[in-house]
This record gives sequence, structure tokens and C-alpha cells, in this order.
Amino acid sequence: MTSPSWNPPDSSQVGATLETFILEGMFQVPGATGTFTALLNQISLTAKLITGRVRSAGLADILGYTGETNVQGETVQKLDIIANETMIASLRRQGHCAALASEELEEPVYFPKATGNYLVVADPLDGSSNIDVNVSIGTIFGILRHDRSKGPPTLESFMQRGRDYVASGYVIYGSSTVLVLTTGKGVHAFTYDPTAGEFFLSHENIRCPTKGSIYSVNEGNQSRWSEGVKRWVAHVKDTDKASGRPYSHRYVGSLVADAHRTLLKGGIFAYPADNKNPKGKLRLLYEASPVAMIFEAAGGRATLGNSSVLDITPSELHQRVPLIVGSTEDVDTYERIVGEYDR
Ligand code: FBP
Repeated sequence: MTSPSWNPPDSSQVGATLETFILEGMFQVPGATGTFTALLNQISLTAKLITGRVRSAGLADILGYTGETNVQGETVQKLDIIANETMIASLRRQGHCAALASEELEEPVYFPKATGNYLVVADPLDGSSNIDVNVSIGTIFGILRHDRSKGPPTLESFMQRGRDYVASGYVIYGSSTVLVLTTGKGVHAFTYDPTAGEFFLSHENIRCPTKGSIYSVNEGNQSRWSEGVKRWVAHVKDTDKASGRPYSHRYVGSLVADAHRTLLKGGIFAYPADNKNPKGKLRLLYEASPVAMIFEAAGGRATLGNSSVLDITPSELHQRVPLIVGSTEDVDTYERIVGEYDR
């Protein structure tokens, strides 16, 4: 974390651009060639392009709905499409990515001219319900390996558990634009400086506090929850000085924003299954797994309620799962209480 009086140790890379940070091999990826570096640069370019559109959205008549419905059955926002098309165009350009699976697309889009051994999964614009009201939104992505010697990628190539992702990250378009990235070892955040057009390292080796004092869940779903989830929410709201309860409640309604706050400040974010979304609401491939990879790499936890999100192998492209992430002690408490009542 940087502050006016902060004098970074010589070993610190704070202030380095994302590009130099990658080029200096700070993201050690076994067997990486220049392709991974170039792919990360493509993704940061995508983030720069999207942040430009998001920041001027109100002026450019790109707020509001397209009138279409996507594969999730959700009404599509104009910015959803713009972000999706920006990502496709960026990834197609240099051939490092063999195929993209996106929240906005029923099937993956394949890049036959690609030479790279990587796949990308993405939620190009997360937090759609907040787009028109100028509340933080984001982009979530994961990078998967694809062995070209086994032939061109297929739908099956995407059925990989989060534990096997090469890298994951998200971009939050909030008071500033911040890109958070991990290759499984260490989590770093880069803040975008629009005057320089560069992402600069601003948070090095982020560690999620082991315990927090904030819980984040859509309480509007209360009547749909299981007994265990209701008991857990009652627990965090109960008064107990020794364990720092009651916790404060924060809920933005954009996964990236709620996850980012939880990562930096600690506490817990939960989107459990309920009787409207019996399998959960958030998507495994391009929402839950990338966020889970970041929390585990930062010393936090990510669970479905009784097992790690990262150990789930997807069976469908748009598969939904419950997602509970945060400080280890708080996620342990969630699992214990929910487990007691929802056997
Ligand atoms: P999309 O906006 O990309 O569809 O993501 C789903 C999402 O908006 C998450 O960002 C957020 O955590 C959740 O849904 C909010 O759901 P709800 O409005 O039911 O609380």
C-alpha cells in the first residue's frame, strides 16, 4: 500500500508498470514463453479500452439496455456488448489466445489463426445492474492452458477446475480503475493512470486479513435462504464483543466491488444457493473460479459452503455455483454454522 510517507523497501516493485512487472518475470509461470506476457498485455489493453468507455458512458449514449436477452436469461446492457466485443477484438488480434468463453456468449468463440496455448474465460462486464447508476462495475477473467498438440480447442477444453487455471484477475472500474492479478503465487494490484495510459503497481503482495468485521450478502434474499444461512447471518449480526460482533453490512451488488473490499479489508462475501437459485447465482468458470483463485493466493478462502470452489471441475460453460469468499476465520465460521443446520 502506498501513502505519502511510505518509503518502499528497495526490493519493492511498487510504481512499476504492469508491463515491466510482467516482463521482469514477476509472474513466474512454469514453461512460460513470451506468449503469456503478451496475452496479459492484451488483457490490460482490453481493460484500458473498457475503462475509457465506462468513464464516458453517460455522455456517449451507451447506457441502458439493448432489448436483447443473453444466454443467462438476463436483459443485456449496451455496455455488456461493448465490453464483450472489445475483449473479442483484443484477444483475436495477436493470436496468443486460442478461444474465449464469455458470459455474453452461449458458445466459446474460437480464433483459428491463433498460435498460443492459452484460453480465456471472462465476464467482460460484471455488475450489470449497477451500470446505469454509476456504481462500481468490473471485468473478471481467467487464463487456462490449452495443449495445441492435442488439436484445436473444443468446448471440453474449457472444462477445467480453478485449481488448474494459469492466472486469474479482475478489473474494477471504481473511483479509480484497478487491475488485480495472480498466477497463484502472490496477488498484486495495479492502478490505472489515464494521463500516462499505464497500469502502475500500487498494492504488492496483497494478503487478505485472517478475520474481518464486515459481512456482505444480499439480505433481500433472506426468505429464500436455508436455515443454515439464516442462522449464519443472525450470528454475524449478534452482539459479542470478544469476537467483534455485530459485523457491519456492506453490499454493492457487483461481485468485483464486494470481492475487492473483502480482499483488502477482510470479512466475508457470500452469494449462497437459495430456493430461487438452487445451484447458486454466480457462474463457476468466469466469476467464481477466478475470484476464488485470487482469495486463496492472498491467504483467504473460497468455498461452496462445504468444499473449495477451486476443486470443482465444470460440466457446463455457464454452470452456476454458490460462492463464499473472504478471511479464513470468517469463512470457517460460515461453513461451521451452515454445516450444523443444513446437513
Ligand atoms: P453480472 O452482472 O455479470 O451478470 O454478474 C452477476 C452479479 O451482478 C454479480 O456481480 C453480483 O454479485 C450479483 O450478480 C448481484 O446479484 P443480486 O442482484 O441478486 O444481489
